[in-house]
Amino acid sequence: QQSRAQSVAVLGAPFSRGQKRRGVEHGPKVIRDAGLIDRLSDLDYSVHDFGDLSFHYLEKDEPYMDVKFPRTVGAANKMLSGAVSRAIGAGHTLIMLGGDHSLAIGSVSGHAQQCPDLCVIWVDAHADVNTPMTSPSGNLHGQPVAFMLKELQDKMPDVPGFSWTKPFLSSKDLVYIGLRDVDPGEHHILKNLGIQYFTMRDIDRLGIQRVMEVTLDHLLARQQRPIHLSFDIDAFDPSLAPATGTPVNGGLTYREGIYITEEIHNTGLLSAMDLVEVNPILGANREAVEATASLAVDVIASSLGQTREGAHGSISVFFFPS
Ligand code: B3U
Ligand code: MN
Ligand code: MN
Repeated sequence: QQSRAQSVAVLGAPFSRGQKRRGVEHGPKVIRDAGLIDRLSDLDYSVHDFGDLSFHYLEKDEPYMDVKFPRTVGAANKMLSGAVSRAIGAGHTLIMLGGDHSLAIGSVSGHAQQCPDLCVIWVDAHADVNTPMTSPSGNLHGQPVAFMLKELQDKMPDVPGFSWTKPFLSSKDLVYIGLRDVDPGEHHILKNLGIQYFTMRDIDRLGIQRVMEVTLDHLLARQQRPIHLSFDIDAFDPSLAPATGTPVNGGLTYREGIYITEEIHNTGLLSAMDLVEVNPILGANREAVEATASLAVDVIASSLGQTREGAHGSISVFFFPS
């Protein structure tokens, strides 16, 4: 594919208050240590590493209803949203390294500020569309999509810390891939809003090729527009991505995951992506952590055009002089 954005921005978001387990704030470091920047440079991008944001963890942040750390998560996402918006406004393709998945609120909203017509592909074992009322855990990493969807506006209370953001995404502009752990309230929302989703069972039935065909047709058939890919590493099978907070058996194979990102790259429309929920503290040993981080790098590189068939630039001239 020649329609390659020439510049990529990498932005680390070391944040973990969207859930209860320590360690996911070290995600950006282990993904960088697994060689991300060199891999992107090898793909001929000019890579702008914006480093890590520094978030403030409020000392006093009482739960709202059952929602944990609402002001801390809200403020972190507000800061992230501004940073993402500026990077995309400057012409970069943005890579956000989490951190937990609550960060998608800031990442997707910042992207939407620059690209109001964007669509979202959410690759995850979970639907992350609980509202504060339906959430079984109170963790905001299980709720980011509910903050985005216009159709849920009247189901959302005013969570402290989130007055800066308004819903901006239509349910028809979102597709899920990889679901296998969906709460009752979430299932009701998916069905009620008619959201397009592919569970692991759907992938078993249809095959990943057909799933991607329908996904891209659903989002892009009427108009070409920017894609936001929000990739939760727990979409993969725990045997491949053990270092994550809420692993669920029966996930994506390596080849299914990479096929998803290859197809997204081939649209030429990827504008921003999140890679979240890599938690190095939860790996059983160093190998488990390195395998998970290296998988994250493969997902990002493949989203940006690394191919399995190989590629050649001007070197063809060497063999076939014109
Ligand atoms: N759906 C559950 C569990 C969960 C969501 N996202 C993750 N886990 N990673 C919840 O807490 O909302
Ligand atoms: Mn998630
Ligand atoms: Mn998940």
